[in-house]
Amino acid sequence: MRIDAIILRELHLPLVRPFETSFGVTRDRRILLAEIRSEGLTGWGECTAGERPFFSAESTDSAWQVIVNELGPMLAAASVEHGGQCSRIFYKVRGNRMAKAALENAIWDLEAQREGVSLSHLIGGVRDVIPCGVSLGIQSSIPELMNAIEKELAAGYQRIKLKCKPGWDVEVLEKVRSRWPGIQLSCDANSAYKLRDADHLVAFDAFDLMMIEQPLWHDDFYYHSMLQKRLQTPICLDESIRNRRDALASIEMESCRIINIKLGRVGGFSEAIAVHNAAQERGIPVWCGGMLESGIGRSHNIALSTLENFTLPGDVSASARYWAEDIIEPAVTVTEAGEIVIPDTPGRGYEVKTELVERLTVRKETIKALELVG
Ligand code: OSB
Ligand code: MG
Repeated sequence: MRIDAIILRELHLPLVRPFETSFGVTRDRRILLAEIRSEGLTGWGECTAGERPFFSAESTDSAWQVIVNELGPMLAAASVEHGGQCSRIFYKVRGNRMAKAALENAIWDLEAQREGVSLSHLIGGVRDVIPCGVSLGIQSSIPELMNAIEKELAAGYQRIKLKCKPGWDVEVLEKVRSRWPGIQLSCDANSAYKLRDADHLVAFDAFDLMMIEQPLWHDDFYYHSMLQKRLQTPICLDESIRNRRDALASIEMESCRIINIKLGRVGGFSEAIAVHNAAQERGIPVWCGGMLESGIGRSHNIALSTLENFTLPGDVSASARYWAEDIIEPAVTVTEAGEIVIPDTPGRGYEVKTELVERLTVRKETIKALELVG
C-alpha cells in the first residue's frame, strides 16, 4: 500500500471519574492517535502510553518523539502491505513498543479495510461476542467501592477486578467476597508488593480470586515463580510480558498461570497474536487488558479479544465508563449479559468522529511520505 500521510495527534480527554492504581491517579488522558492515509483509505491507531512513565518506561511525550523522529519516517519510507511487516520495518528502534503499536495497528486497520473484512476476521478471530469485565480503581472508601461494584454487576459485567496495594487489599477483598460470594473476582497490584510480602499475599487465597495480577516487580519472572509456588491463587502477568519470548519464559518458569495481553505493551497485533498462540499451545488462558483507551484503542482491543484463547473476560468495557463522549460512533456498549457484540463491517467497525477529534486536538504533526523514485 502507498502511504500518503501519517498524521500524529495529541488529544486531551478528561475521564468521567479519576482512576487510581498503586502507582498513581489519572484524571485526564493525553491520548496519541496515529492516522494513516493510504490510497483513499484511513487507518487509525492509538498509543496507549500513560501521561507519566509509571506503568512502563514509555509516556505520551516519549512516544510522540519516537514516532515523529524515528518510526513515522521509517514507515513512510517503507513499502508495507501487511501489519505483520511493521516489526521488521521498526527493527532498529529498541523498545518503545507502545509507540510502535500505534502505527502497526493503524496498518492492520488499513489492511482490513482494503480486504473488505473486519479486523477481527483479518486476525483470525472466532467470536461474535466477547465476555467483559471491569477494572475498578482504588476508591476513597470501602462503601464507595461497594456501590461501584453493585452498579457494574447490575450492568451485567462478568468479572470484577479490583486495583489493590498495601493498605487496600485484604480487608477490601474480604468485604467484597462476603457480600458477593459467587462473582468472578480478581485483583491487580501493578507491582505494589515485594517477595517479603509473600505471607501477606498468601492470605489472598481465602477469597477465591480468579487471579492476582502482577503482584511483584514490573520486569520480573523469577520472583513471581517463587511466589506462585506459595499461592493457590493463579498469578497473572501483565507488565512483565513484553513479547512472545517473555510469555514462553514465564510459562516455562511457572511464574504465572494466566497472561494479560495488551496491544501497546507488546508492540501491536503481530506480537499480541504471537503471545496468544504461545500461551494457547501451552494451555495458558489469556485475556485482553486495557489502558484507559479512547474508542480507537478500544476497538482494537475488541478485535483482539475475538481470538480463540481469549477465554477469560477482559478489561474491555463500555465507552461511557470512561468518557462523556467517545471519539467513535457508535460508542462501545455492553449487553445485559456482559458482552460486546463484534461489528462485522470492514476495519475496526466503529467510525471516527473526525470533527470531535479535530476539536480535541492540542498538537498535530504530519509525517509525509518520502519522495518515491519513479
Ligand atoms: O494494569 O491493567 C492495568 C489502567 C492503566 C494502566 C494499567 C492498568 C489499567 C487498568 C484499567 O487496569 C483497564 C481499563 O479499564 O482500561
Ligand atoms: Mg494490570
